[in-house]
Amino acid sequence: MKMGINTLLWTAAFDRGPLSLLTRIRSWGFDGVEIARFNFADFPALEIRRGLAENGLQPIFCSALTGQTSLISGNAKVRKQARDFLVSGIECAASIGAKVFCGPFVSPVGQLLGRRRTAEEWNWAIEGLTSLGDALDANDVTLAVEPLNRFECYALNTAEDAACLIDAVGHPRIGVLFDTFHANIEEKSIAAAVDRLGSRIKHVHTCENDRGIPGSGHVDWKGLFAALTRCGYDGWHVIESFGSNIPEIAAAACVWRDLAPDSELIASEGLQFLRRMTHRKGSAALGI
Ligand code: LER
Ligand code: MN
Repeated sequence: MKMGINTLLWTAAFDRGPLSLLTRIRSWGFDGVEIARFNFADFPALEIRRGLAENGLQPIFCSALTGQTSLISGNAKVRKQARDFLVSGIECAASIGAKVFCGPFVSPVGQLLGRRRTAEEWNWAIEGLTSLGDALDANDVTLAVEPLNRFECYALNTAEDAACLIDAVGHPRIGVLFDTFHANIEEKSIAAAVDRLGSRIKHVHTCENDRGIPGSGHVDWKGLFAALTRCGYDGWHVIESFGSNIPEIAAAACVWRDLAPDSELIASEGLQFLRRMTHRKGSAALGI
């Protein structure tokens, strides 16, 4: 079981500064780090790559559409900007050796238009994602597109819609990032949502319902892991939470309080919980 931690717990733009963090992350027992960036200028790929290798950590790369950058904007120039941004993200992922590039890639985080998405926007989502196929092939990267809850995104909220979108795109390197925080809000059953997505799941964010320490809340962890086993998922389980003292991340993710007594416990204790859950083998151990 490959376990990772997202760098948004510490910083909005991972680069040279927090490389010393990697040693601590390794000492807790993580296998990988999900490097998060929202702009790709001056991306210190070589240093990051070296830091990860020195600490025996594997990379995943994460970003998001932000501001007005939307793959489904009514303005063709903006749609192109979003596609260009995602191609740069794919190249950055490859430059640090990441095989997965993940995040909310249909409309910008926090953009709510006071209405549901239109059929035209849905088609632009299919067109935009399809256009990334060549860059994904050329860079040997898989794109994991994340449905977000209704308070962060108006265009893609559910596993059902994500399954339809991925099928319409029909590219083997384009699938879904399943985040238990969002699914806990939007799905009737986390296990049923995973069953519906099946092999379309390319990446998982294992987050507690309040983005606090995994295991301390009410996410249906047994249901999640049983369903991931049923669908043969063998990818990453990444804890994603947000440092409440990083203003731009706190604002984007609506974090207005500390999510744990010490935010690093979300990583260290969360990992211990996830290891306990996933080291148990078979359905009997999962209590189902
Ligand atoms: C990103 O992975 C995510 O889950 C969003 O909630 C970020 O705002
Ligand atoms: Mn997520």
